[in-house]
Amino acid sequence: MQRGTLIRSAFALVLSCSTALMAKERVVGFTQIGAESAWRTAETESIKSTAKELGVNLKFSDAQGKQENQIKALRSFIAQKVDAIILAPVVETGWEPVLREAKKAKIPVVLVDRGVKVSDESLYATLISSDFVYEGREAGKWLAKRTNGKARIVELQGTPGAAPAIDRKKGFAEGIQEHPDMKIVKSQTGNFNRADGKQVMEAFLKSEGKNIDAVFAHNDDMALGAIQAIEEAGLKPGKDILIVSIDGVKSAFEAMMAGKLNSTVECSPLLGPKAFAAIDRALKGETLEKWIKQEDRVFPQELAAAEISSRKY
Ligand code: GYE
Repeated sequence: MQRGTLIRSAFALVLSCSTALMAKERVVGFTQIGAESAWRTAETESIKSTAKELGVNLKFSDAQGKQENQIKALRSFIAQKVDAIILAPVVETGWEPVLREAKKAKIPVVLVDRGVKVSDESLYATLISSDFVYEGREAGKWLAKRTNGKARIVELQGTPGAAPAIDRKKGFAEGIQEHPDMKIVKSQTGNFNRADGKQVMEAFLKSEGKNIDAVFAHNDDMALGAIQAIEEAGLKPGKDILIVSIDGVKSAFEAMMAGKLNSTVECSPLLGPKAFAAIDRALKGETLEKWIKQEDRVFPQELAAAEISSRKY
């Protein structure tokens, strides 16, 4: 190597090292709801792994299902002067004061997976989520078709006050509204988890006996719990009682292949890349669209075998 070339490459090396040292590490706080479902574990994983790939310092906080813990985490992120915040809000209401504090500190807040109700939309940068009303409506339409518009239905609702619970209930009611012989005979929360889904289904089976034709579960985990309860009651899930749910997690596809679940509506939890892309834009001063929508589709059990290997969560 010639002397001039050598000096030039040494200079380039020093320059690139010092630029790397000068670039400030980005710090992002993420307050997650908890770990109630396979869906949520997949979402946590997506956000953590994207942060790692991008070299972002992620401060992760698990709220164990409690809004008060999320509010505490948000205040601590603000005090630490993080660059941005990702919030997966457990319920829709009660966020306004703390979001104002974040806005005052000029920290953009990106909502993932669930929305909030606030009087001023400028309190958050954007919401990245699926259309839960659509998901519920698709579930209802699928069931109407499968039962020729006649079914006694029990509903396992998600966490009270959570956007996906409110909107999936609304969407499902819309999906079956043209069918007077489709009736929701019981509806109760199973808090989006398998154990509660099983327990509530046991109670439904006790009070309704064999008069249940179908289950609509607001997520797959509760459907999987209901499947257990139905089997323990000596009935065949997927045959004696039809089951439709939402999320599209791997174990739902396995249950469909085993003939125990009849249909699931996909809801992607792989929101990490979109969340950090949104943060990037917000920190550049861009005004984002208020809703970055995930597109989902219905997977009836006939498609399960062909689709299972390409499922990513
Ligand atoms: O469907 C459920 C989870 O907020 C969209 O929360 C999410 C929901 C998801 O626990 O499994």
